[in-house]
Amino acid sequence: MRVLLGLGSNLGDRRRLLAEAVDSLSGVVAVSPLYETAPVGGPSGQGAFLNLVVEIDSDLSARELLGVCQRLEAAAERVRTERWGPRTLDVDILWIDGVTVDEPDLEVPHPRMWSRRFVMAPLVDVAPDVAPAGWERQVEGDVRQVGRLDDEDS
Ligand code: A4P
Ligand code: MG
Repeated sequence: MRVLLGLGSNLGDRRRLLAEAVDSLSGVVAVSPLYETAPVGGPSGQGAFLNLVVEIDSDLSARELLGVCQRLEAAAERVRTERWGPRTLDVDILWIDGVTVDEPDLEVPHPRMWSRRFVMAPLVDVAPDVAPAGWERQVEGDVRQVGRLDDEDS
């Protein structure tokens, strides 16, 4: 099944943290360009994020995928302080083809993705069919493409 994961980092060596997370994923089909994005929500004054979206091909259940996301966050030594606060690594399940989950600790598709440009811009790069028509008019936040994860510089 096609699975889309959203990754973000705004603390530490953001590019390296994202690269290590993507490297440790199984079944990677596509990696979006990198976007530098203004923080949405959370404390004022937190640093800009780097965000990207990864498409993987996976037979894991949504709950097993949540475990994968949480292991990646733990590997990046993410410390949970405040909601929407700065983080070394945030990994969210955005979308699983044909799957809907609505539970207290797991919602798929990710309920907030449709209004966030930091999710939708990289998502459209790898999976344009998932975005609703006119998605550009529903998103907020500033994003700027800054090359790719495997670029030597930038
Ligand atoms: N959870 C429920 N559904 C999912 C899902 N589809 N994927 C639960 C992953 N997790 C899911 O998340 C809290 C709980 O959400 C998890 O334990 C899981 O059971 P968290 O990662 O611990 O906390 P959080 O990320 O601070 O909160 P939340 O509500 O997930 O925040 P969001 O909506 O993920 O937003 N601005 C920019 N520019 N770039 C960003 O990447 N990220 C956020 C986080 C806010 N602003 C941002 C960015
Ligand atoms: Mg999260």
